[in-house]
Formats: sequence, structure tokens, C-alpha cells
Amino acid sequence: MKIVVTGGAGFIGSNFVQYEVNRYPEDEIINLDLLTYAGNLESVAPVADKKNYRFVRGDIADRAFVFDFFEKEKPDIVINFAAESHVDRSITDPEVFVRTNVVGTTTLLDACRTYGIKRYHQVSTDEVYGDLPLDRPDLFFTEETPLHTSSPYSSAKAAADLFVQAYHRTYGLPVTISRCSNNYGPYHFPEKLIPLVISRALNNEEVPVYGEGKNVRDWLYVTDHCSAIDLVVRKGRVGEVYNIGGHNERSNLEVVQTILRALNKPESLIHFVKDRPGHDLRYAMDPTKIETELGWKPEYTFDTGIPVTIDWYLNHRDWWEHIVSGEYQKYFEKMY
Ligand code: NAD
Ligand code: TDX
Repeated sequence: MKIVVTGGAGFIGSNFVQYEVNRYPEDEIINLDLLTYAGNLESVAPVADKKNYRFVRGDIADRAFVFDFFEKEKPDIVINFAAESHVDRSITDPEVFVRTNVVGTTTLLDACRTYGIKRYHQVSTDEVYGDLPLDRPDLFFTEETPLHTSSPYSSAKAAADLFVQAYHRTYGLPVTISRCSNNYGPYHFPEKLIPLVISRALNNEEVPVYGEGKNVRDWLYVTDHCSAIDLVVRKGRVGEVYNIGGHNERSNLEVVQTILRALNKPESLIHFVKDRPGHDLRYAMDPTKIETELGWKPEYTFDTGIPVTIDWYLNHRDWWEHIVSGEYQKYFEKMY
């Protein structure tokens, strides 16, 4: 099968590309990525020379390019990871979020219905459900929770989800959607909380914590997200939404303290800064549907995944130092 993974040079996409290329040598994996600031071919370097892997640079919101690409490649499956993904950037510059996350998704959907496809999978997020109160630990997001977004990022992701569902209902496109909680692990861009704290603490730099650090996120190790998407794409029911999460809720302050302790760094590095506007209080997923229907189980808990992640950043200093210095953007010119 020919599988197109969009956004395969980003954090989760690159982990997924590696997962698929290694697990399914008989499938052909095409990584379609624009290489924005978040795209980094060093993140797929371990599979770059594999026979069942190819990279194509392109913009999912460029209709002429996308249709030309589909005409040439005729993919069987499209898995859409490509997105602008950082909430803080969406607050300062919402427009590109509409372009990539909404127009990009609808462009792919149009190409899929024009050329035919066995499966279109949309990689979505828990943020489309809005947030939960901090004082109700009994509440979780289910697939029936209404969409109720807070940031330009989550609004654009929710809009994309609605288009995916509309293309299923109106045109009969065989789609699935997965909505996952916060990921962490290898190849995570150091603008996001966990890699930011690891990289800054290793350099003995201050670590910014928004507000009082009480907001709660539900953390999942990235390869557990990859195995869940793989299951949904290959075994999930068409037209369905699947929530993904491993019940690993931690406050931001707990996350930062855990990392500093593991690195043997002082808590005096913590610097409380102005809160994020519209900051969602708590995310918490109910993954019962994917567990019972598809038999998915995460391999890591927060307590086992964090030490593995820290080790990865210690052993791959070049990877994140290239990002901090801007060096990584030269990789594309060197390789292509
Ligand atoms: P990322 O920002 O690390 O990577 C995004 C990738 O998309 C980059 O490689 C970038 O170059 C590419 N891209 C951006 N615009 C493009 C365009 N117009 N055309 C082609 N490629 C383009 O993001 P991530 O954290 O890996 O997230 C991947 C997906 O998973 C996103 O859809 C995100 O909404 C979703 N998600 C992320 C998390 C998380 O915790 N990071 C959790 C749940 C869902
Ligand atoms: O410097 C920081 N200090 C801080 O306190 C940063 C960057 C973040 N934070 C807080 C904000 C959040 O409560 O930490 C929490 C996590 O922040 P991010 O890493 O920016 O992630 P979040 O906003 O939760 O969104 C992530 O999870 C859902 C991804 O970036 C999204 O793409 C995904 O959909």
C-alpha cells in the first residue's frame, strides 16, 4: 500500500514515519512536508535510506501542487499530521493556522475525493473539546463531548475535524479521526513545554512557567500515539472518532519539578511568567473506546516515559542544539 504521511518531518509525524517504515517494509511511505520552521529532516534521518521511504517537499494548502501530487502518486491512504501546532504562535499569528490547518485539510480532502482513497485519517487533538475545571477530577473528554475551543489553534483544528466529518457524510469519503492528549518524547521541538524545560535546564537557563503552573495536561509518550494511529487507520471503523490518552495527568509545575529533579538542577531555575491568554485549565482524555474496540494499550506511563525522554535529549544534544542555533534549516539544502 502507498501511504502518504503529511507533516512527517515534524515531531509526531517523524516518529510515525519511523514506526511505519520499520514495521511495514511491504508498504511505501511517502513523507509530504513543507518544512516550515517545525519541519526537520534530521528527525527522519534514521529511515532516510530505507527502500520503502521517500520525502517530497510540498504545501498541503497549495491546491495545484496537491492535485498534481495525487495525479502522480495515486495514494491508497493519507494520514494528515501537517499543521501549525503551537498554541502561543496561534495567539500572535492566527492566519497561517487557518491556512494550513483548515485550508490544507480541505485541499487534501478534495484531492482524496477526486482521486479516490481507501482511507483518509485526520490527526486531531484533545484541545478541540476545550478544557475541564481543575476541581472536577471525575470529568473526562469522551468522543461525545461537544467541540468547544479556546485558542485560534484549537479552533482551526476543530474546523478541520468538522470538514472531515462533512466529507464523510456528504461524499462518503472513508475517513477516521483520532484526538490525542499532549505528546512528549524524541524529536519534540524545544518551543513546547517538556523539551523547552529539558534544553533550558541543561544550559542552566531560566524555565518559564505560565501563571502559577496549576494548569493540567494529560501526557502520552509519542510512540504510544503512533501505535494508536496505526491501529485506527488499519482497524478503526470508517466515520468514527477515537480519543487517545493514557491517564497521565500532571500540573505544569509538577512536570517542571520532575524534570529538574531528574537533571539534578535547582528549582530556583523556575521563573513564573505572565499567563497565556485564554489558557485552558485541564485536559483529560477517556480512551475507553480505542482500548475496548481496538485493544490499544500504551506502553509507557509518565513516570517511565520521562526518564527515557530525558536520556534521549542527553544523547541527542546535536539534534536540539541545531534547532536552538538554526543550523537544522540548512540540512534540507545539504541533502536535496
Ligand atoms: P509539529 O509542529 O512538530 O509538525 C508539523 C509538521 O507539519 C512540520 O514538519 C511542518 O513542516 C509541517 N507543515 C506545516 N505546514 C505545512 C503545510 N502547509 N504543508 C505541509 N506540511 C506542513 O507538530 P506535531 O506536534 O508533530 O503535531 C502533529 C499533528 O498532531 C498536528 O496535526 C497536531 O495538531 C496534532 N497533535 C499534536 C499533539 C502534541 O502534543 N504535539 C497532540 C495531539 C495532536
Ligand atoms: O514556556 C512554557 N511555559 C508553560 O508554562 C510553555 C511553552 C508552555 N507552558 C504551559 C502551557 C500549557 O499549559 O505548559 C503547558 C503545555 O504547553 P505546550 O507545550 O505549549 O502545549 P499545549 O498548549 O498543551 O498544546 C500541545 O498539546 C496539544 C501541543 O502543542 C498541541 O499541538 C496539541 O494539540
